[in-house]
Amino acid sequence: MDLLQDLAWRGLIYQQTDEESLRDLISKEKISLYCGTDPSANSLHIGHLVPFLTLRRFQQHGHRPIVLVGGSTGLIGDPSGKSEERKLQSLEAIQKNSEGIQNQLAAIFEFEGENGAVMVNNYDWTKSMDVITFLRDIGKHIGVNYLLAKDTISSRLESGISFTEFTYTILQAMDFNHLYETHNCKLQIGGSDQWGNITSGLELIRKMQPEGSKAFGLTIPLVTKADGTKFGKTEGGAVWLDPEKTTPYEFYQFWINTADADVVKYLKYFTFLSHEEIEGLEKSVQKEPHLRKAQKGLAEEMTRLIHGEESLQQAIKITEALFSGDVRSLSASEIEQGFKDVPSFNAADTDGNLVDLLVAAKISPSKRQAREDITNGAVTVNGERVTDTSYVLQGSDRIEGQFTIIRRGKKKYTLIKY
Ligand code: 485
Repeated sequence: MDLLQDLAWRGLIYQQTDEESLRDLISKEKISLYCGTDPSANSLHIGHLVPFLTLRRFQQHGHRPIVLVGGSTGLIGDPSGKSEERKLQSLEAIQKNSEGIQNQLAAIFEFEGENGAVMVNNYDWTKSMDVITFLRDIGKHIGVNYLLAKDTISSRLESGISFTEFTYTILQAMDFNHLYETHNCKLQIGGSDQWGNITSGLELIRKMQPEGSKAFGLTIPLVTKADGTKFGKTEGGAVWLDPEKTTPYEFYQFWINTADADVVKYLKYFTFLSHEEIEGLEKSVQKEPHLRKAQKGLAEEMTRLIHGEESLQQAIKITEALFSGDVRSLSASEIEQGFKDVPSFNAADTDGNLVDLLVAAKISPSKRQAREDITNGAVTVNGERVTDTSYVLQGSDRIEGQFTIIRRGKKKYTLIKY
């Protein structure tokens, strides 16, 4: 099975400009290809991953990936898929975001060796271009009719689109042409919403490069969910790659919670597991879905890829501790991750009497109920049941001096902070 067949098997191909010639080209030579992203936020989210992981699949087959961060295009704003004009961001914000995103992308690729990845920022070749050069050398090759026929532009003619956003696709086209010239870059890949921008690049290459020059475009489907809701969102919003925004434990939980109807598709899209491994997990979904082997495999692969082995082991440990109730084994930093969304109470000013604390922290509604909860055995302190209503919390109940975990009933956790 060749690379393009593997991509097709994984469901990663949405549109291609010339499948046969691309297959022919990459079977004969190792090429350079690119995928870009605009630094509109200070972190990528999991929606960005599939195209970049596809870029890495090309690298695994010996091709050279060029990873582009849009320091200039980020200042303009891609109208693709947007029904409204975007708000401009400051140069400082875009530059700061670029740094963070470059670091995240760097972790996904191999930079050493014969086909080591190249990281570029389009600000470098766009910032000093003057308007006369832009209009004479570039603009002259792109017809207004051609632009008006692009979905991303025609769909905005009624609601309105500024000249700034109208021009965006030309900037992305310049990038492809520039990378073709400087890196012999023959292929651009991106999500399905990038088709218009990718083909603009091919148009510019056709006009500006010597006759016989040929480049290609390939797009990847948007990730969807079987139940029709939007992929990659949780109650807390997007699932980010930045561990400050989405902790590795939350990240792991996101993938563990994948529906049976989606999990095989995501294993194909997101992981580097072999066909045999994925088919084995697919059988497990059919025969023994309660074991959730496929979800565990997916969560492990993804957490290891983005956050590393140590964070993965922590996420598994937190998950198991919360499941069994044995939270005593957790460190303060693991508690912070695992109990991020649990109610918390600052106990600095209380005297540690458990009944008083249960009431003050609103764990039990009244003192009477608190005593009853304790005598009924419904209250645990750091996973251990306390049945003595006169219990006073001690220094040894503070995990690393910072936290006590109180549970009432089966699931209701409260984090006491000092
Ligand atoms: O030369 C380029 C300059 C900018 C871009 C690409 C090549 C970025 C592109 N216009 C864009 O806006 N991409 C989106 C982004 O950055 O958030 C998303 C796409 C998605 C997928 C992802 O980037 O909406 O389909 O391509 C990687």
